[in-house]
Amino acid sequence: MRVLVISGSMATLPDPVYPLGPAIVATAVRNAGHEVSWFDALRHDDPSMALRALIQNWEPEVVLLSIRNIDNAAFPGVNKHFEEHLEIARTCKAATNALLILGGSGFTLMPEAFIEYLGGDHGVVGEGENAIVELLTQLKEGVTPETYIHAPRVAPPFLPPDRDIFDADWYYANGGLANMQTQRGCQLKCIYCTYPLLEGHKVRATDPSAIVDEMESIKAAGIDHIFVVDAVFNRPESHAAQICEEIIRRDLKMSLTGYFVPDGDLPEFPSLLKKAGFGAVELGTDSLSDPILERLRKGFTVSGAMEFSRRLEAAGIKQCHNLIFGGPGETMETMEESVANMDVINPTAMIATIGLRVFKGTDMWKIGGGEDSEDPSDPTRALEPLFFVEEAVADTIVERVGKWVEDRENWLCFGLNRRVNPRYLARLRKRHKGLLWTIFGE
Ligand code: B12
Ligand code: SF4
Repeated sequence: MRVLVISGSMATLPDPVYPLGPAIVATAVRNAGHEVSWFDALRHDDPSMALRALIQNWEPEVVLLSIRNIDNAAFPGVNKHFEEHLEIARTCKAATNALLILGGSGFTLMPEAFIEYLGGDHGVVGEGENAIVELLTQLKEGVTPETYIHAPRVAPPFLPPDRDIFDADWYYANGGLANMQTQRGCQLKCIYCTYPLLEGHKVRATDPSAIVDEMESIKAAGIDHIFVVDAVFNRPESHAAQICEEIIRRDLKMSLTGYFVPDGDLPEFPSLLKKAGFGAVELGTDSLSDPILERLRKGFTVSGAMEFSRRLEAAGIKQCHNLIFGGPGETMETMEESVANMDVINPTAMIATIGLRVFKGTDMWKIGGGEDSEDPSDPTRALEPLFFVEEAVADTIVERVGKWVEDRENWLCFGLNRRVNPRYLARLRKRHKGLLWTIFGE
């Protein structure tokens, strides 16, 4: 069949990121013997016009639309990314009778809302690479698939994308990093987090030697910087350590980064990381006040996080921490405690977030008023971003966090648009590959 794969993401902050999910799906479809073309909405000034022309020339039989971002999860400066997909879907519907099949992480978090909003014919909830091939086989055999296909979790090793799809070179030039995945799933149970909904709680890890093979093939294509997109790279710590050992054994010499839990057991882990090329890491710290960490069910303590940060620093690894202000139980005192402890760590960068973005399926849903926000007669209501801010701090939080960000050159905040100006970031990007925050202030 002739299958057109569309990446609908138009987000460019903090960087344009290579559309890994749709590229993997397109690779799987191509490997299954179908003819594949792709369209990257981000790469066009007028995506609708360009898409219409492609559809008219190429005449796809099936269109796959990938929906990554729903919004920027940043309060109060919310940016509704879901709206960007409407024009794309309308263009498809107007230009062709081909079936429109939706998928992607944003879609998976609220499938009914997106099917209704975009007028999709079918949607794959979850991991797409195997499910889409089965769906195409059904279509070829004249079987009508269900509207919602709940994809079973895929077993590792995961299919790497063919990086000619969606122009990996452009993303490296303009986003500074390639991306790849070493495992899916997160064992932890932080109350607000969507990652276990998307990937499950059971970790499914690819064998370290296959992972380093993929890194080598990325390097062979002239790319030296990789963002490891795992929910958390250092859980289990042993898998991360084995990958580092394999990288060191092969003397790979790439610059690597990813998301980390700020805690760990293996004494040698930070120096292994550094030797393997992890010169800078992002940490999901969220709070540095024990009662709040407990409420968020983060699974570590302030002393654990501070100790882990010290060990990273001793190993020469730059750190970007994240703090979420205003979660359940937050008071002015707990926020001040977090700030004081973060000042002790004094990381290279610190991302401040105000409030918790509330998603159905997480434990925050009930606490955060999710049920009240639902309207059974209108599933698209779910697309409107819902945030939770603890009442005790709600009146003053924006001003207080704003002042903390203002007073600290290493702090940035998407919700307040502080130090994340797209033009400033694009300027930095011209002279720097890898994570931009590592050169903030230079
Ligand atoms: C790593 C990551 C980042 C990194 C990316 C680094 C990089 N260079 O790639 C960074 C930190 C830069 C980042 C930034 C942002 N991110 Co982010 N990110 C992730 C994370 C953890 C993994 C994404 C990933 O690549 N996964 C691996 C790929 C293979 O999976 P996938 O894309 O989901 O694809 C699979 C399926 O979805 C499906 N599929 C995909 N497309 C299609 C299409 C069809 C038709 C089908 C059938 C199936 C299908 O099959 C694929 C293979 O199994 C996810 C959370 C998660 N655990 O998924 C959040 C996530 C995608 N991010 C999210 C958001 C919001 C953002 C930001 C907007 C945040 C911000 N305030 O800046 C920005 C946007 C950046 C941009 N330009 O788009 C949200 C999106 C949903 C939402 N809530 O709106 C997520 C889901 C996290 C969350 N909070 O819920 N992110
Ligand atoms: S916040 Fe991080 S550690 Fe917690 S459940 Fe989500 S991915 Fe796992």
